[in-house]
Amino acid sequence: MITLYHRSDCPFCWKVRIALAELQIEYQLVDTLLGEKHPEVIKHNPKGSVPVFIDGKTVIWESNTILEYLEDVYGPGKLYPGSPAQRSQQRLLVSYSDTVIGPALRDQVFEKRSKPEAEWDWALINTSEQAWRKCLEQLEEWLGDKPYFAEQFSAVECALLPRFGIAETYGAMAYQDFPQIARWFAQMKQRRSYINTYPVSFIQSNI
Ligand SMILES: N[C@@H](CCC(=O)N[C@@H](CS)C(=O)NCC(=O)O)C(=O)O
Repeated sequence: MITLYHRSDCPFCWKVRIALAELQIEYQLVDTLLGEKHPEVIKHNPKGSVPVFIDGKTVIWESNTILEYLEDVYGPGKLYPGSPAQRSQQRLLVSYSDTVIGPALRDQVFEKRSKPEAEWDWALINTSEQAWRKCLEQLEEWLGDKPYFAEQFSAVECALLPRFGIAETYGAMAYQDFPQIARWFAQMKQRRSYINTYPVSFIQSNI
């Protein structure tokens, strides 16, 4: 049985949960909390971060390496479909999600998550909004009128959807200026793998 050490609202963990759900793989989840150093996570991961994925003797502690493993072992062509050239573009978008979109959203998420509204630093939030807007402009162009970023649902959606879910939860800019992205996200939000992996903490804060 696969075990995933995760935090419900961590975008890297959510990415892996969506991939596991898409491939219909059974697994057990071990919850960790914000700021917690879970002893099993420290034992298995020299970086101490989540997700940590364990499949028998295989231990993986980088979300993209987990997705590559799932693709290789459980679903060739399902997470990274198509030719080597197409797969290279999917990997680039996954990396863009981690290294550009994540940092763009980070400041407003951290501000809003850690402080009461009266103490929010609006200069930080506004700069983050501008960076997020630039990401949306870029994504709108890449998506065009296609249903997915690649030829089918892929690792790209696994990586992007958590970022959009987090942006929505923390009230980042809505998508009226980005009709293709608005259409794509409205469609993706109905997907079982998104709904069934949605962070418990977001559901609780929305009640
Ligand atoms: N590159 C890693 C990033 C994982 C990561 O940054 N996880 C955060 C939670 S969103 C974490 O565990 N932070 C706590 C820590 O690093 O101690 C991956 O893709 O798995």
